[in-house]
Formats: sequence, C-alpha cells, structure tokens
Amino acid sequence: MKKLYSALMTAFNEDGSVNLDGVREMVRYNIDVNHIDGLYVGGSTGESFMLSTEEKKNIFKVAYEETAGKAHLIAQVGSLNLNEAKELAKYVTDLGYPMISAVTPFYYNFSFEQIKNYYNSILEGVDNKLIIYSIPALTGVALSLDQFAELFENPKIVGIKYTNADFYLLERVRNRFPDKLILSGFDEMLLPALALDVDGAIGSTFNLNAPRVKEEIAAFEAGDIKKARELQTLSNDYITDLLNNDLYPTIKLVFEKLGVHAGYCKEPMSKPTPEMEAGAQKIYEKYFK
Ligand code: SI3
Repeated sequence: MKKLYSALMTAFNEDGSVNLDGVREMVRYNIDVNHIDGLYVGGSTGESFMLSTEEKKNIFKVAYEETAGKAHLIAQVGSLNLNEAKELAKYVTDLGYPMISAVTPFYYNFSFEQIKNYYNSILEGVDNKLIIYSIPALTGVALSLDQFAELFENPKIVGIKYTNADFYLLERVRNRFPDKLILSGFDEMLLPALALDVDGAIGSTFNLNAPRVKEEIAAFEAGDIKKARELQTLSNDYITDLLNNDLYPTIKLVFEKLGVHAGYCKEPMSKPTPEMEAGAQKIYEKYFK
C-alpha cells in the first residue's frame, strides 16, 4: 500500500513567532481527520528555512509528542549551515524519529563532491536512515541517475523525496533502484508518479485534501485508472485554486475555517489580504463544506 504524508505546516503568530499549539492542532487534524500515514516535518511547507535552530527543535519535539506513534515521521534537517544540519539530525534521532531527510545544499552552486560530503557528514555518528530531498526547481540542484547511485553507496541513504517533474529520470531511478524508497513531491502530478511505482507521496495540499487523495491511491491500486484520474482532476482543480490564491497562507486560512489554528505565515511570506480571504472562503465552500 502506497503511503501518504502531509508536509507539516508551521503555525505562526502575527509577529512571526512560532505558535506551537497551532502546530499540535495541525498534527492532530492530520491524524484524527486525515488518518494520514505520515508527516514530513521541517520541510518547505513548514517554512523551515526561515527558522532558528531552537524553533526547529521545538517543532520537531511537539510534532513527535503529538503524533505519539500514530503516524510515521520524517524530519527534514537539511540546512545551508552543515553544523546545524548535523545537530538537528542527532536531535531528532535522539527524540525517536525513525527517518530523516535533507534538502540538497543550495545557493552556492556546490559541486557534487561537496554535496556528497554534506550527506555523509550529516549521517556520521547518527544511527538513522535518510531520504534525499531533491527539489531542483527551488534549489537549482538536479542530481543525475549516477549521482543518486553514488549517494546510495552510503547504506544509510535509503531513498528520495522526489519533487521534480522529470518523469524520465523518475522512471530511470525506479528501475535502477527497485528497493529504494521514493516519495513523490508534486501533489498535482501524483497519478503519473503512481504509474511509475513510487512508494507514496509527501505534500502540502494533503493537509486538507488527504481523504480524496487516499481514495485516488486506492482506486489506482485497484486498477480503476478512470476513477483515479477523475479524483486527480478534482484534486488539481483544488490545487490550481490554492496556487492562484497564494498556496501556504490559503491552506492556513482554510484550516482556520475548519477550526484548526494554523495561524499566519512568516514574512516575507504574505499576510492574508481581503482578496485572499475571499478566495480561501470559496475554496472552503467548494471543496470542504
Ligand atoms: O514541505 C515540503 O518540503 C514538501 O513536501 C514540499 C512539497 O513537495 C510541496 N512543494 C512545495 C515547494 O511546497 C508540494 O506539496 C507543493 O506544495 C504542491 O505540489 C503544490 O505545487
């Protein structure tokens, strides 16, 4: 059975401080309402690259406590500050996270050797498994098939969070590494990724839409491709509406309408405008009422 993970959001107060109670509420919603298989904590959706080490640790801790073993957890610890990434990898491993992930280091146009050293160094002395977080559109780092193979020489590197629209590469990766864990990262491209035999998916939009996506996965697994496609179309209508209304703040606005205190995004992400509010109300009424 393919696994569905929500990329956990971070609730912020209006002043940009973290609201840990809001984080707990989103974890609870994912477990109690979405019946989610897992949570990806500390990723892009968590606005994590804008947080201090202390804030990241607090979020990892409350997410772990609130989950209480009811869902699988993956902690994204990657950072441009390698010392921070190493510290977080140890921290979450000691907390009990069964898997970590790290984004490819970005901005400085690192060589592959440097990227490889980054991963091996995060894992040094850490008794845990890691999936590479590959998201070339945001990092500018597009790893090749052979480069994935070289990273997999480290036995602790067990898979990829594949947020990439390159389906040729995805097929090549799946074919060459049948035993690696591949989790798809573009929610709007889930169905073609399922056809290439990914093991599941991680995404921001599943925070609200997981029940429909689970139905799509079940239809796909039962061989009912027509139904799976109809459900993907419905999800893509919803995702398009979210993207057109500013993704993360809108998911949070809809969460609020569902009684979950998701709060604000952290600047420079947008604060809700009246237009955004109106858009979120429409999305709520169209897909969740
Ligand atoms: O939080 C994470 O790191 C993610 O899971 C990222 C995930 O791949 C999302 N990507 C980003 C950049 O937000 C997708 O779920 C994405 O929001 C969705 O497919 C809409 O484009």
